[in-house]
Amino acid sequence: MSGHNKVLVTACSNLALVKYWGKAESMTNQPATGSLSIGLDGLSTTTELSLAAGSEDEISLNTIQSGKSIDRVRTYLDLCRRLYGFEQHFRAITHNDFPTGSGLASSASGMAALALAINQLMALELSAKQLSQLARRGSGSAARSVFGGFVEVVMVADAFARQFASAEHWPLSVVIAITDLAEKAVGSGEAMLRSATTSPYYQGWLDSHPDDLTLLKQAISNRDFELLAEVSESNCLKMHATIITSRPPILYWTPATLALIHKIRQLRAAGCPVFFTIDAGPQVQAVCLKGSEQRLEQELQQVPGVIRTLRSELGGSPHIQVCPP
Ligand code: 2P0
Repeated sequence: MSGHNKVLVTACSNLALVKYWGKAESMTNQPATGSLSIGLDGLSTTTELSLAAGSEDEISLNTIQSGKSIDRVRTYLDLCRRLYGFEQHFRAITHNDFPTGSGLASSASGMAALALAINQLMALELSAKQLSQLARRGSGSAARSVFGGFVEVVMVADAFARQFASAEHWPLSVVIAITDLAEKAVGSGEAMLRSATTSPYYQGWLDSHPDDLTLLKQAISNRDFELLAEVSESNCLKMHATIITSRPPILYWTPATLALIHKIRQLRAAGCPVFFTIDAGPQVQAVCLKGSEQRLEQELQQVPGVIRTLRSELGGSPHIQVCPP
């Protein structure tokens, strides 16, 4: 039975510094690796969820009502009905305040917002751990968007996320350089499968992953920026090495992606506390210590091929608003 007429949930995107890439089990979306991310306060999804009048889900995403991303939401709602034994259909109206489907983890904020909204609307009373498991079933990275700050995915049989440290522990800033706004040609799920089944480097990725997580946690606990930069860049390049060496190969980078990598390394060598990371797409995320973001953004805007930049602080705790019956 629904506890509310309508709920409004805002969840934020997140940026993995040690990344999830590969599935141990695709049916349940169980990841093959752990991961650790920072919540991005400036990139959010807002979902308004209520019960539909008829016997079909009514879904809109940024005013679009059909297509692959809508089908994915429909499938997820079917899964929720199966898991929790209710039959109601929903009206879900979703808006992203940042580019969708182009390597900025819109599925993370989107699926987290939906999981939180269903829990609230249907009065499921799930714990934070259960909510992250439910969000993970929609998208691996979404498990982390249930929390703000530094968030890790714990690798147990039914993997779940939990906060590793609060945003206040170490206030970092992120400048995102957009180099291509087109939807990516190969989605993350398909690309992960291709990496896992064809890249000769995939096993090395899996084998070296636990050490990366250990070092990253050490860097965060000690606020050791040099170590944070070294581990994050290395883990990102290892993930892309498995992607690039898939057969047929997948190359998410544009010439500007590579130019940004060089630029960020030059800036760090010149004393700017910054490092790069790149998700499954052509955009480059530059993570810096607070205070450097303004100069960094100006520098990255000068790199040829950069369309525009976005800025975010570390944060990203979800926000839930309910309209009582
Ligand atoms: C991550 N990414 O840890 C990694 C790094 C992209 C690169 O998780 O198939 O949309 O829905 O579980 O979460 C993007 O993939 O994949 C992702 P599914 P998801 O953030």
